[in-house]
Amino acid sequence: SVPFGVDLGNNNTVIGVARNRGIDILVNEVSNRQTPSIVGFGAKSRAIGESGKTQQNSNLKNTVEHLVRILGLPADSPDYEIEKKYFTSPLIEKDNEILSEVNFQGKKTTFTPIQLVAMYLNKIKNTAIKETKGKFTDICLAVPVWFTEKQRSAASDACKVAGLNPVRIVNDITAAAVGYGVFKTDLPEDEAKKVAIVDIGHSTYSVLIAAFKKGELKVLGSASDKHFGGRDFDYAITKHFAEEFKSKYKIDITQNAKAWSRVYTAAERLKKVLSANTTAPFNVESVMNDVDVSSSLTREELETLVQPLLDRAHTPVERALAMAGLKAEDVDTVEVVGGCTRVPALKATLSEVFGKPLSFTLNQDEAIARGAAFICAMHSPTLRVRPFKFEDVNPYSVSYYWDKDPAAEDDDHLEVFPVGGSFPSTKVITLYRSQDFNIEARYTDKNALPAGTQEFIGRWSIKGVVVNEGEDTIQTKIKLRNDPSGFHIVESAYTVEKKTIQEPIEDPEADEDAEPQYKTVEKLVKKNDLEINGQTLHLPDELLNSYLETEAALEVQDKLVADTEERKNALEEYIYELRGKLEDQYKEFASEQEKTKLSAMLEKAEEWLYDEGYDSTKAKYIAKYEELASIGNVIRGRYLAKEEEKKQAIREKEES
Ligand code: ATP
Ligand code: K
Ligand code: MG
Repeated sequence: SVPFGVDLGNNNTVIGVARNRGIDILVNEVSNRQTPSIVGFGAKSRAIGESGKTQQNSNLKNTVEHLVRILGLPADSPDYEIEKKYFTSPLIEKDNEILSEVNFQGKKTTFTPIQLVAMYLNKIKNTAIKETKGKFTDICLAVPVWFTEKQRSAASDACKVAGLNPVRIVNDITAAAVGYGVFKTDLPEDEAKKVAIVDIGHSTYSVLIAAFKKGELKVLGSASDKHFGGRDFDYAITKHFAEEFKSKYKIDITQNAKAWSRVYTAAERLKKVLSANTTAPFNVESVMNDVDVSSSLTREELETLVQPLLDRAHTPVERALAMAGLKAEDVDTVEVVGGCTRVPALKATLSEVFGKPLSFTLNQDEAIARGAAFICAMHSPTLRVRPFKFEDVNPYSVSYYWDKDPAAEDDDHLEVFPVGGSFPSTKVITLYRSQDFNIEARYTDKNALPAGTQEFIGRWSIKGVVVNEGEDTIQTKIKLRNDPSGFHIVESAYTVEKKTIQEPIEDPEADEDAEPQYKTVEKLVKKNDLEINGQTLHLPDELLNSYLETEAALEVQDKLVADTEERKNALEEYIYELRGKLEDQYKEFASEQEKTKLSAMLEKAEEWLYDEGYDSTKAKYIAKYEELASIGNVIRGRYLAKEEEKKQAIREKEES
């Protein structure tokens, strides 16, 4: 399978693949290097990505954006209230999960965020297949740094529902750092270069501080503000104009979803213009009640509108530096990525907190996808890539709990993966057990988590403990892992026992053919592997499979709708083409009778197309086409034969 890296942004998605001994960014069906992160639902089929964007304004209630924001987000999280103001389609809650409710194929239907993200990833996968003609199974998916275990699990499950194997879920900004480390040719061999990477996107602002050497990187610290990005600007601008238009035009766009959305779209455009200009006009025709609006905004005014945001723009940098144990002046280079870092006020703030000019070595829009594709290639068993080592940093402390054995233990838990620790990482803990037991992974500090996050991560039941004769407990080793995707798991468990064994004595002075000497030692050796059954935050298999089936069925339906449309267009085109040619190049190759008959058939087919055949089946369109072509092709055959005859005559003439 082609190594596949996806930067699933909140605004748009970028697709990277490893091929031709490098990393390429793929274009979509309309040749864009970024695809809107949108899923729209229609009367017959879904409109995902570009087509979803095209239809967005005419289908606001059934168009879902901000997919990453609701993925794995519990409904009782305070973030849910914040998200609601950006959604144009209804969200509902069920069992503390958020569901999206849309009108699809004429019915009210709900989908979970995992299903929505899966739909989107499946579409992206098909884009990649079309573009490369390759096979896609493995994916490295980039997610925000602040994603919790539940959100990472949801992301990984969404990949599976899309028929993809998530070889790694990676923090987006870490992926950008990997890209930087792999492709930068002048990294030091000894003293590490300290680089800060800042990503301000549509909704999230993240900072990472890492130490780079040739062939390796270690993340020292990271931090983010999960409510800071381009959409906050767009929202502030829209609200500003909503107020202005109330008095100026006596219209209230806050009461009209379509009007709000059109102003919002124009606001995003205006924001971009103000990154390059200090003032810009703002015009939208027929916003509502036939009113055309016209205004303008200066860059300074925009900065005032987002002042609360700008005031805290330095915070993530300070927090990442604190986690890394560094001062701003220790940082050698500051690289920026993400669309919103094009805003001059943010560039100025970043440059000011770091006390140095910013560097733009990385491709602002594509760095994450490139890094993710490279990471996917690293995991490929068949592909050889430049060796590169990287360690990320654990964002929230994780402890493991067990049922305490009062006779044998003082504690019932241990902080195993502290915040700021590196991962991937494996730790082995020892417990003395008298029987089968459970282990539970939990976040250590609820206060450090995004509000509303549950502490529970996973519970594993461990079976097969057998205590030796005459003893109360047996020493049990449990291998805990913070895996490459950031998941906290129990990897394996086994009991050990003391055995007396004969160990050869190593004597470098001894003669080569001297008798080997042994000593008697007591050693801990593995006794039994224990059986582990985990219950994690991933979807249960049954549900995952049912989502998979649903998605596969929807994909088939979408394809049928698209094929039908294509066939209908082909028929329509053929009618016009044949009618035209009948008057022109086919004129002398059809008898009057044939012409009359075919013309009548064309007439009838056309009428059918705009009437009963307007919404027909693929088979019927094909049948109609073939009916016309059976006569059309005979005439065409005569025409081509004559043309060939003419060519032959010319050739003969030239030769003689
Ligand atoms: P996130 O990382 O938050 O999930 P994303 O990855 O989709 O979102 P990006 O593609 O990095 O976000 O950035 C998109 C944002 O950048 C949008 O809000 C867009 O309007 C904004 N943006 C793009 N170009 C400019 C510009 N020239 N000036 C200001 N903002 C811009
Ligand atoms: K993006
Ligand atoms: Mg992004």
